[in-house]
Amino acid sequence: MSVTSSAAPFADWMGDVQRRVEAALAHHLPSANGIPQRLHEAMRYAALGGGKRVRPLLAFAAGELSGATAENLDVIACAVELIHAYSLVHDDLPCMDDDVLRRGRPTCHVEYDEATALLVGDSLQTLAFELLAGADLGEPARQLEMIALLAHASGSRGMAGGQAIDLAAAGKALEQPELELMHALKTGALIRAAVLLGAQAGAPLTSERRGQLDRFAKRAGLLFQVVDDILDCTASTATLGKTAGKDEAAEKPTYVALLGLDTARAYAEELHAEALAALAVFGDRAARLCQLTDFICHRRF
Ligand code: GRG
Repeated sequence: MSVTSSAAPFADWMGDVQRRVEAALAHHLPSANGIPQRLHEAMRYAALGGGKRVRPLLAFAAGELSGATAENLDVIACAVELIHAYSLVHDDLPCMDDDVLRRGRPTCHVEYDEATALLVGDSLQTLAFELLAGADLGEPARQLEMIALLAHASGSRGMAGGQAIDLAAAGKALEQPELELMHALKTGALIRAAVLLGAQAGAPLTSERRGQLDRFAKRAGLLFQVVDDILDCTASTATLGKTAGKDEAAEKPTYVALLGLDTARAYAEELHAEALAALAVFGDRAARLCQLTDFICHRRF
């Protein structure tokens, strides 16, 4: 399956990448017939059949900046999405957000059991690194850098650290800089990794361009989170495929709680504009990233 040409409408490109990544994930995930069958079935349940695949889309769009091949991007997109799927499974556990609905279906621990869900998260995470380490992505030193980048983004100084801050913050009023740090880690670190890894899969960028791409990735990560906070209190459970209104019920510090709905919306527009401005240096090559940023800003689910 090839990726649609750069002239194709955004919706076609998005559907193409989503199908492509779904197929690659289905290929790389262990067969549900292989022992231990229940764990493998649960891994496939958690990682396949749903989700917007925003991080893979970001990796593919960023890959256009450096001429990365679709084969390399498949590996990166799968690795990042597997980390994301693991984080959702663990986030839904009773010891964390305790949720029963994800992507319109029962959460992994509800469909299976808690111990299985814990192992699903562990196994999806390690599979991500197995894929990244096992592929031929070109120069070995660069590949090691890519593995280190994803590991850093996922760990205690990235996503897991952000989750720890989030859990500790329930019921507390955070100021905007603290909220920003929490989200830069919890949601932003993996989004940034998707963007940077997608670009790193192709020809090296100049340091100026790497800097601009990093700026874009950080603004896009924050934008994603601000919109997520807005949707949590404006969209329905049916539309989101996950329990709506949870942030307020759990007294989570959110942009809506901090700024109010209208100011949060204005902040999202500001981040949207800043993200696009950071891409100006790339010209037409950034067309897909720009379209994807529009989608992230104006999405309804
Ligand atoms: C358990 C280490 C660990 C981390 C959890 C991802 C995460 C960190 C928590 C999820 C809680 C949450 C709702 C975060 C807000 C942003 C976010 C990651 C939303 C879900 O991502 P989407 O919208 O989901 O990309 P889909 O289903 O489309 O893949």
